[in-house]
Amino acid sequence: MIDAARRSTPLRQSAKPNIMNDQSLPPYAGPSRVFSGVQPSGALHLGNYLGALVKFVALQDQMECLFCVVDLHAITAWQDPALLVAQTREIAAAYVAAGVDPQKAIIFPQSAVREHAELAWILNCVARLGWLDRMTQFKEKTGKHKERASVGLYTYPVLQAADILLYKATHVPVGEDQKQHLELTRDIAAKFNHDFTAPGFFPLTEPLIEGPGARIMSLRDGLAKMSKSDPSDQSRINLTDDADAIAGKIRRAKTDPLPLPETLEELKIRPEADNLVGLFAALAGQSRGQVLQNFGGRGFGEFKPALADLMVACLAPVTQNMRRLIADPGEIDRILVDGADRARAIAAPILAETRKIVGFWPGR
Ligand code: AQP
Repeated sequence: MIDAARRSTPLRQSAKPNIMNDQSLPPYAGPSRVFSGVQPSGALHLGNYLGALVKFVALQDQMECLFCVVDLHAITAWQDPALLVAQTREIAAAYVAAGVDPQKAIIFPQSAVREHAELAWILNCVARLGWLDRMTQFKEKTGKHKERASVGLYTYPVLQAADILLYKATHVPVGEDQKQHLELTRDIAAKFNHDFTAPGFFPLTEPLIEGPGARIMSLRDGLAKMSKSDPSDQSRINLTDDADAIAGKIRRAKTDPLPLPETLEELKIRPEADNLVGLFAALAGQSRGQVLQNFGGRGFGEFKPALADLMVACLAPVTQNMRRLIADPGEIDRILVDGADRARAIAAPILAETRKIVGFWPGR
């Protein structure tokens, strides 16, 4: 729950109004809009694909969508400047290869729309230190060495709130790891609306997390998230892996010695089996229960090849498209330039209004 400090007494901790539940505030009444992003911080993996990209494709026919390559986020950890542009183009290529249509959805690099950074600063002054201190992803990423982390990594979730609110996005498709950041975005929006007496100015954005692809785990450890930054390449399926690499990684994926469980209850207490069954379900468009109906009681020696075949069939067209697009950086750049122009056309008036609400000098 929000620990709202009012504008006139910014550090006061008592007499906190419960802003999130204040029914007297009119809600946001603008259009529905989707925003999401992926960092150009390394090769995309199956978790990014199932947790985010697959949802992007489904949403583009339902609402106006902005899909950003969040390079400002990427530099919160060291990125080789010689590689960052190529990595940015690669993420854009992955969006298109996965089925995002650049005529429908807006695809753009975050740093090309400067308004993101300005709104992030304003929202840094709205968010409270105590809120950021509770962010588990910062703690997980820095471990015992938080004093060595960049200040940017600490305020990362505020930049994420700015990305979303700059477009007054009402829906954000993400993996489960982003749930806490999305809750923070709602708290920041509510506090801004409250402190500046601008009810309904920013929406209270809904995360879109549901589905079996929301939390894909490492192939080496069923309790750790599949992640770009895991030092073991065997822990993840990269979108650029070919059929042999995929089959090899699934064959070597960690499992327990028992056959596949027959019930969802048993599946829940076997993390590695749960992950592989969840992967099958997400790729086949089934529920975990349906997968167990077919494979429950059978050995991993039978299940793993079926999973590898399904994975190759789903990913091969995406990988092929990605390779073709990466070979044509001119085409990707045209998509990004057009996307940046369209994104700025939405962002600029919203930032101008925000500046006015905050009380900045209107001369420029
Ligand atoms: N394992 C996952 N399962 C489901 N969804 C996932 N996402 C990431 N990992 C999984 C979703 O992918 C989108 C883009 O993520 P990102 O690259 O911007 O940030 P991240 O969450 O930090 O991704 P990584 O791969 O884990 O990178 P590192 O290792 O650098 O931290 C988001 O929607 C995310 O939820």
